[in-house]
Amino acid sequence: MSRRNKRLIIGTILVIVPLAVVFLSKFVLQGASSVPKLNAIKVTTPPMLDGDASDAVWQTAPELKVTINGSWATSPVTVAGQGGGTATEITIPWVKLKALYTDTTLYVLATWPDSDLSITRGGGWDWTGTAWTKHSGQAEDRLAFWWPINVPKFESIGCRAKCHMPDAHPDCYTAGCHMKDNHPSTTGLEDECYVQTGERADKWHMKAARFLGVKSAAQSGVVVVNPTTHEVTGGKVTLIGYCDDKHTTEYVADKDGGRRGDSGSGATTDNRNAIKTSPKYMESNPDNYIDAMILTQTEINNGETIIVDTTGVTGAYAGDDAVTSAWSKYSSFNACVPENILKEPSGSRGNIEQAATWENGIWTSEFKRALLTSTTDQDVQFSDLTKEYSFAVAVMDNSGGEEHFWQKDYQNLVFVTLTPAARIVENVVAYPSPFNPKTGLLKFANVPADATIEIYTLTGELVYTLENPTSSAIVEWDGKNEDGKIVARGIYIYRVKSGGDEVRGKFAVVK
Ligand SMILES: [Ca+2]
Ligand SMILES: [Ca+2]
Ligand SMILES: [Ca+2]
Ligand SMILES: [Ca+2]
Repeated sequence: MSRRNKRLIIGTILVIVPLAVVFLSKFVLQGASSVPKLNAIKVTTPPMLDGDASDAVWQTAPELKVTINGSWATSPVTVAGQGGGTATEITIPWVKLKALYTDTTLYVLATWPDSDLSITRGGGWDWTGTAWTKHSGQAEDRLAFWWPINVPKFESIGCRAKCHMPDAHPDCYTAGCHMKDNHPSTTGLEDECYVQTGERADKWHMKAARFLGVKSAAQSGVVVVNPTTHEVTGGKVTLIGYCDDKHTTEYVADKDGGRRGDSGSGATTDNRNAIKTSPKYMESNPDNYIDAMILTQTEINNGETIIVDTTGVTGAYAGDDAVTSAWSKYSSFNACVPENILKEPSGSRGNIEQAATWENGIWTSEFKRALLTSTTDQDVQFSDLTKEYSFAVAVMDNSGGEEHFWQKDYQNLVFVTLTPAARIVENVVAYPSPFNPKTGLLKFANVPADATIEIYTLTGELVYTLENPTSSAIVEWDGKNEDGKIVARGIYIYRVKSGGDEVRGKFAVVK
């Protein structure tokens, strides 16, 4: 590049940057509502629930990146029987969300970083050759969505999805709206998520070691496993089953405060004898790590297991030699015998199907729930698709202790609806960003019927104007300017006008 060209470019930047700042600041001052939106797109073909987000329909949905800004671990508070964590920093900084819906069903996609797959939950059994030893410490990856059903304070002070943590919003103590206030725990752990009398919240609680692997558990090739903790640090594991469907009630004096399983039965029974010194079953010849780590009632019924302890079990002890032989397979995979037997949940407890993949440090999880359920005091009802539904997210990376991360604010689920009256300009969203005009279209969702969309460069040059003559809630742009040419890569600004209102935002073009 010649010196003259360099000077020209630098000179241009010096002119453009101040212009862009002036132009952008005008937009920022007129920003949209401060509550972030998760826009659910209506589809006729639902995604396949398999823990793989490559479905074409997921590519059509805008993404909301939730910032995780709260954290807590058992250390320095050590809880008897639950080990002690060390992480007080935020090691899971974000959760990315997408949503789709059909006439009957909501689908949510969540992805988040997590360096290890943890599915030993509260323990798991190791065979010494003559006896069983049990691990201690919570080790189970989890994620939770918390949906207020009727919790009036939720939208004014926000919430913790797993909202029984020590740094709960100060107003939660003084307002007495929800969460812990005057129920100190003798152990030092405030495990008391609850709401006020008559209030209810819905809680969707992913549990990697329990509800998630009920239907199937598979790994792709070899996975890298820590032989001591039995956690996976490399490879790919897919679990298909359920998300534990719970709800939050007023405080009840027990260890779970106001956290309750929905009516029906859960997805686990204990794999241990009455005095907690041995598992009842183990697989005689597990295929691989994840087959060893996930034990289902179906596998027991199919004769894939041997009896390790006869407590409550019909049949005879397989004997130390048989156990040692079976254990050699577990040991070769760095697996342990799990502490739970998985089964199909029933009733309202089983309302949420889930499929998730952990691959080299990233969880990708699909959730599926009917828009309406029959237990209206236990589940949020998506009965009015013109309404916005607030919720918050938390992630638990329990890995030998309690390690919890959550957002201190919340967002609203918005159904991109075909009812024109429900579309307001502040809910317009542009996606995907970055947008590649060579491979797809830029979409504007929630567009009011009379809206005009103008697209500008950063310096304020009008590139294209879109009208909305079809009254469609989604307006598409092919990335071409008024001359029919694909625009240059870079940052662009859109301005949507409807009636006297307008909203502005940014997107990136890549090629
Ligand atoms: Ca983990
Ligand atoms: Ca198995
Ligand atoms: Ca339910
Ligand atoms: Ca529920």
